Amino acid sequence: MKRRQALQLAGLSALGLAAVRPGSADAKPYSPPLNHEQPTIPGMPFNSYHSPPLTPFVDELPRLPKVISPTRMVAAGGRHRFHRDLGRAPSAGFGGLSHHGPTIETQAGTEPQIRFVNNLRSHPMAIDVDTTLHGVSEKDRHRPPLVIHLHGAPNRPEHDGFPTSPFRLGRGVDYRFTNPPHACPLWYHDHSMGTTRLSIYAGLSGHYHVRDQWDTGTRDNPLGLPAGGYETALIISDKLFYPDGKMRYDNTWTVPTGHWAGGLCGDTMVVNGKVWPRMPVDRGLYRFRILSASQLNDYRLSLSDGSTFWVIGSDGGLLDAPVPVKALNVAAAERYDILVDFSRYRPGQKVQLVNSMQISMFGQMNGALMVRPVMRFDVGSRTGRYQRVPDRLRGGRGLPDRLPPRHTGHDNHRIATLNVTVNPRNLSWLGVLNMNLNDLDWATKDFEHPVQGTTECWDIVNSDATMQSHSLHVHLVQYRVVGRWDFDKVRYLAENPPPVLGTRWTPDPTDYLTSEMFNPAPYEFGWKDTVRCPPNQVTRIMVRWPTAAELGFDPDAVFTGLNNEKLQGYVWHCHLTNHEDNEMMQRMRVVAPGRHTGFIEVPGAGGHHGGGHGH
Ligand SMILES: [Cu+2]
Repeated sequence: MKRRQALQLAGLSALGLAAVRPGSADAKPYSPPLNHEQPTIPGMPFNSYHSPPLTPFVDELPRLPKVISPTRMVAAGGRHRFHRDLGRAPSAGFGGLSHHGPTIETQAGTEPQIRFVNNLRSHPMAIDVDTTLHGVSEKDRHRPPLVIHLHGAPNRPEHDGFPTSPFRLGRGVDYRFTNPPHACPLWYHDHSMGTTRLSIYAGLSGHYHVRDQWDTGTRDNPLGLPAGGYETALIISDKLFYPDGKMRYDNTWTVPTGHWAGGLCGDTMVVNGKVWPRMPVDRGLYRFRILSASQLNDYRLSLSDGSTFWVIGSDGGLLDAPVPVKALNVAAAERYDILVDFSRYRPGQKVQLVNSMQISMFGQMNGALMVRPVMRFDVGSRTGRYQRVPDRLRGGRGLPDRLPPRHTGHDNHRIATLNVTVNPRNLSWLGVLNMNLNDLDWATKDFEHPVQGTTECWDIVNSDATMQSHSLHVHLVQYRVVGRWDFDKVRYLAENPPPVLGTRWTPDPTDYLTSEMFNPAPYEFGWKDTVRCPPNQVTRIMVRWPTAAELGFDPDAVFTGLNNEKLQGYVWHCHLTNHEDNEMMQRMRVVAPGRHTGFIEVPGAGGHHGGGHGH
């Protein structure tokens, strides 16, 4: 918007002639509560390893290249330099990049077919492969498995990336994805059983942006959103490095290298493959499309000068109107779309994107500290092309329909618990600990069977005896976050002692709630496929399971996996990748109404596997 127009609008407002901003763009900015539930542990006896000292803001932010409707994507190892002062180190990426993959741009409602090729000759994190975890073998070190999951899309089951059905070196697989009917920020990543954390850490992730008639990604888009060079995709993760620049995955000497250690906490922030990068910006509005590829940590993002910014969308697409915020909580695998206005700064001014999320107690026990800087914006003298935050994004002439209500009636109610337990079958280093859902492991036959066409209310109880926040992802669907309660976890655990792993444990938390239900953050009001489940809280989501007719395929069809095994269904899991790699993932079947909902034994669907072979 030109200065003259801005003055005109200001004049109209002053005269009260036009409510030029009916949306919430100018409302009081929201600030999520600090996660006071995480105490700071003083003087922990343990200590973590540290990256070599690195000067922040010396490397320019790499722009992830965009590819429009690609038909082929090769995953390969490369050598990547994460910082000016670090050497090149083994890494992995897609589409010729040495770390991460290009941003795939594609159209809503289409079914893109992309051939993914595994050209990974060794795993960049080979020494960190833990062969005691479910589904992991020695082979995974030198012939890494690859399974592509398009996160957030209603994929056919055989194209959803079933974790136990990987392909290896030299093989290509044609994935036929199902794009949602509207614009949204999805992402693609490796989903191999037991090694997902290491593959995502190594770089095997990329943005997948679905476009539609409104969110076109072009300069003339009807929403007035920044486009072209003013729209930037960010992949944020915390990382640890050896002095020579290699990525490090063993956080602490208390757990030896190559053993599952519960979760990595880095001491640097890496954005698009660079440690603490800087980005030159014009004085105007920018759209940042944020993806957290974090392993364990949640981030609480804000601008270092406390300025307001706006959240315009979440995992499954646009919100009704921009939500002004002072801070934004982002859990692992969540995506948020934000607008930042740099026109308020003087030329030459520098402002940082910072993190203020206290490290979880588990991370602190490994000696980890909060990493504050994320990246820096260096404001130039040029005026940017976009100056005005849109009033609304949905519900109006020339705009998509408003979001449906979050509160709806439901046909079925489920309780899911998030736990840390002893796994007598895996004598791994950390005192045989593992993470799980409902006290059941991956191989359980007692998994969920939601019925197509029904709406379900899920109460997700974070009953984890530690203070860890979890990040819950359900495949196939986008859902809504209804609200959260505080609950008395200590009494819940004491009065309902969990049995050993393998017996369903989902006590009703109703009698243990200690607060009224409170709303999620206003930026969580939209469509979500991943939800933050804070410690000592019950998180309620509302899920509608689509029918085969709506999907255009049977989500419960038995299909042949990549290694000729018979498979069925989808998965749901914690997206703290350390957790999904150690039992915090289960199968699920979305069954037709009236069909037998008991377990149907499908050979090869669960249990241990050695993986297929390349041919
Ligand atoms: Cu978890």
